[in-house]
Amino acid sequence: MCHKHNYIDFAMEERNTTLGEFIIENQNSFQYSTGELSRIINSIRLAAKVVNYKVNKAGLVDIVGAAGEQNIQGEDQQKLDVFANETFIQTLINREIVCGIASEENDDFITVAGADNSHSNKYVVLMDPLDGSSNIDVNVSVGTIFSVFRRITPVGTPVQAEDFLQPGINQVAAGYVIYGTSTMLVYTTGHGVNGFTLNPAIGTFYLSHPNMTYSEDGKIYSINEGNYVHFPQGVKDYIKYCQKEEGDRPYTSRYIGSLVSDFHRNIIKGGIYIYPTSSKAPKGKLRLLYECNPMAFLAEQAGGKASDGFKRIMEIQPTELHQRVPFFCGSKKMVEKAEEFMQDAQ
Ligand code: P6P
Repeated sequence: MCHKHNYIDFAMEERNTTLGEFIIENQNSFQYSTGELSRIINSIRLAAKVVNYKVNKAGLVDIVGAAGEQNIQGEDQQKLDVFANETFIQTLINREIVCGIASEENDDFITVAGADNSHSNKYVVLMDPLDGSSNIDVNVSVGTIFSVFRRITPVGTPVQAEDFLQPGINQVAAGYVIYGTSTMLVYTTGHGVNGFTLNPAIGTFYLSHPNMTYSEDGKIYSINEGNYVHFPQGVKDYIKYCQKEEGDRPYTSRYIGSLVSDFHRNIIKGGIYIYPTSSKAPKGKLRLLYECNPMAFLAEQAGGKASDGFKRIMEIQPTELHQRVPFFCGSKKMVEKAEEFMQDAQ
């Protein structure tokens, strides 16, 4: 019987599109479809499988726990952070598809000249290689977040800071990998959001969540209420609104402490994620370039909204690689209601 069951599983999956097939089928919808963008997504797919293997073995091999270093954020680097960072960087460099890489784990961006030292590649990738890594030791889902831009300085010259400091509206692709009860790759190239689930037995991602979209409204709010006393008044007022017995409220509070996990649940079930300013994080905690911009691109492509409480995240002109911004992201009507409270409390 068991054999019969497995046969049905494979038969069903064989009907589903694989990530590789999806990339080829949608190649022509990519802007500037020269194949490089497809190769970037393929490269991320490969690195995600390698990191997934290590993340799922974290409890078994000596790879859990701090690597003894601190990153530019002053956060203890977990060994898996370092491994994930090196895996994504090397996979991208070895395939000659990007001219530069920026990472949460690296103080400055990496220039990728290419084997012929021609600086001829046209894309830059920005990433948080393992977001939420403080959750690794307690077996909570973590994720990789990536954002892709075309360079704006001349091809053939070394990549410059302005190639990375572009507003989010210029992104050509963005996505995340969530290493959870199942491992998924969710991404957009500006034509909707699609989710692919990894079958670890055969190392293949299958299209499991086509055309992911937020419900226009929702009943889940995600925020670290432990910081309540330090929040701006508008956020305090919105939290009290969510908790009030009225109409379809009180809402449900769900906060995993892993942005990718909270975002993924909210895009599937509807909801809002907020990381506001506080006395501990006067500019917010999340980084604009490789956390907020890619998640904002996905949110908008899924019919949701992403702002800093007042203005659209993707229209913010970045000024530095690791800058932080407040982040309100999720179902459109929930973000708009939170923005109303922020406006009224001005
Ligand atoms: P706090 C993880 O460090 C992270 O960047 C996000 O993934 C997560 O949502 C947030 O910080 C958690 O921060 O201050 O609530 O523990």
